[in-house]
Amino acid sequence: MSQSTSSQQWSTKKDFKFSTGPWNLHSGADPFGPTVRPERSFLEKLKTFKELGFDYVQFHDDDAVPDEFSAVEREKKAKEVKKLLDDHGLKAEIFAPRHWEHAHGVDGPVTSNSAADRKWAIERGKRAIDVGRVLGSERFVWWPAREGTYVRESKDAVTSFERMLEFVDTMLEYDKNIRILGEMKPNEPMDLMYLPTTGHFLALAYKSRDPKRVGVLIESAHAILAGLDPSDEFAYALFHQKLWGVHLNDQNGLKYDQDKTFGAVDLRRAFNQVDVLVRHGYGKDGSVVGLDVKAMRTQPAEKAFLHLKHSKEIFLDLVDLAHSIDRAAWKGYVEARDYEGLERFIVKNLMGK
Ligand code: XLS
Ligand code: MG
Repeated sequence: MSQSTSSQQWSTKKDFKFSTGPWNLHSGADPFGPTVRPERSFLEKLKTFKELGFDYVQFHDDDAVPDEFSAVEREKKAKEVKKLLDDHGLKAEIFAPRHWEHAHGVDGPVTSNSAADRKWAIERGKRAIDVGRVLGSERFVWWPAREGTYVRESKDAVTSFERMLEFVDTMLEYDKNIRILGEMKPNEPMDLMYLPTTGHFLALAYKSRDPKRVGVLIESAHAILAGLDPSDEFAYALFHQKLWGVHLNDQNGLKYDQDKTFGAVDLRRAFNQVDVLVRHGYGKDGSVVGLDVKAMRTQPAEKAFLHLKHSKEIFLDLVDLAHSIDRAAWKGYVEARDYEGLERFIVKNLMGK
């Protein structure tokens, strides 16, 4: 779990293990139209992940055990999924409670004004932990999807923060082996989300009953939507030794969460993310490079996996660049405070010149 902030050995390609989730191979439905490609079976997805060189799979609780399974059936079903993972040489990286699709989650179950919703949020969190335990993962990702407001006056913010802390504490108490990775996002589906950035969640982490088990997973697009640079968000979490996961992707400005291929919009921004991970030994402690990317709706079924393949390739190409770039020249520009020169130097490198 150690992540030192200086003089640590850099990560090389072999230190990076990749993960992605079943939802990253999807059939193309969006809020404005239905599916455009057949849904792949879970088994097909696992095969594709393996072929593409992924070692880990990200799970929502119901990606592994759908809601219709009774409490009694749950463990059996989770064991079957674990066996499928084993058979394919894959491991579960993370598990996350699907808090945002159920009727009890309409107004954000953890911060809901309804006590029944809040009770359900806790139960669903515990259920996710039970599933994660069978899958062999101790990393609980909390993306607080609807914990915020459409109408600012509809919830009391201070009470909401207390409820979010209580949720974290209850999960930590329920299973002493889990770690909680907050995945923060400033908006969508809500207008305004509580704890919109890494810094907000880390402040809550330190108030929890066991701060050393609370950290973050940072998604590039979420940082960009908050008007922040993802690499600085990574750096801040690394500084706290709390960058326990990343969801790399790209985002073209302040729009809906696009989950575009990593590096496809802003290669320089992607390079800076890779560079900070490489220079701080990310991956050496078992942290995984997650890709949370989606195929465009225009992609036919037989090509609707290239977003994963390309994101991984671009990441690894940028690892090469982080290792090959002339650091002495870079330092020279910094020492001379020739920032125009530095800018040209970085852009030239990104152009392969
Ligand atoms: C949504 C999130 C989600 C999480 C897991 O914006 O990225 O997919 O990664 O719940
Ligand atoms: Mg994500």
